[in-house]
Amino acid sequence: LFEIPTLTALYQLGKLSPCETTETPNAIYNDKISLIRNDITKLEVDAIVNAANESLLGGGGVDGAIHRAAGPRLVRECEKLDGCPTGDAKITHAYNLPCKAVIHAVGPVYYTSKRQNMHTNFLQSCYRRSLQLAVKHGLKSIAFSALSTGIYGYPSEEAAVTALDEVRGFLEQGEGDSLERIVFCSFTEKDEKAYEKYVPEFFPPV
Ligand code: AR6
Repeated sequence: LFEIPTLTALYQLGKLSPCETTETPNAIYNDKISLIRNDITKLEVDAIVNAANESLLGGGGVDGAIHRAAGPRLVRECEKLDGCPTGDAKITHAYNLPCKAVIHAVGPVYYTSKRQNMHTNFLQSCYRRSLQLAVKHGLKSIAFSALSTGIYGYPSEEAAVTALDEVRGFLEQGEGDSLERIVFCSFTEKDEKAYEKYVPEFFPPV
């Protein structure tokens, strides 16, 4: 993972340098946060986070790509999980993928959940539940796809802010001490730009 050029480039730019002082508390987590723009199915991290739907039976977007790359045993395991409500996540094996586990998070459909003023809560809880599952299962590195920002219509910047805020809160509360790396994996330019814009705000470089 560390040899992928975009990530290396970010380190060279000093955007993700680890913090050597605790004067800016948020910055101590910089050495755990990475941005990458890539196909998440290629990442050799412990867990990748899928943008699933409530059925957990596959679909388009990153969900389709993950199921194709994992092979048919993934859907067979998913069939046994009895779905997953919006805002929650469930974990499975990764089968033919290079990661060790897949965490299937069900993000909100933006316009529907916004009408109920639940969009932020649902997206926050997807990130929190995914991180909790990773910790519970002893997984040390986790890569998130940009949940809900594709077919589900969540604006990229608003989604990135919510994701970064939730991950920072999780680390600040000490819940993620066992996690060594948290990767935000973008696929499109708009998501990549949103993360590049807001990572320094939530995890300021020193
Ligand atoms: N690697 C990383 N990110 C990807 C990949 C990939 N291979 N392919 C797409 N993305 P989406 P949603 C990005 O639409 O909005 C499915 O049908 C994509 O650019 O996959 O949460 C599910 O079954 C976007 O930034 O998920 C649900 O029914 C992000 O992944 C529904 O779509 C999420 O886009 C979920 O919609």
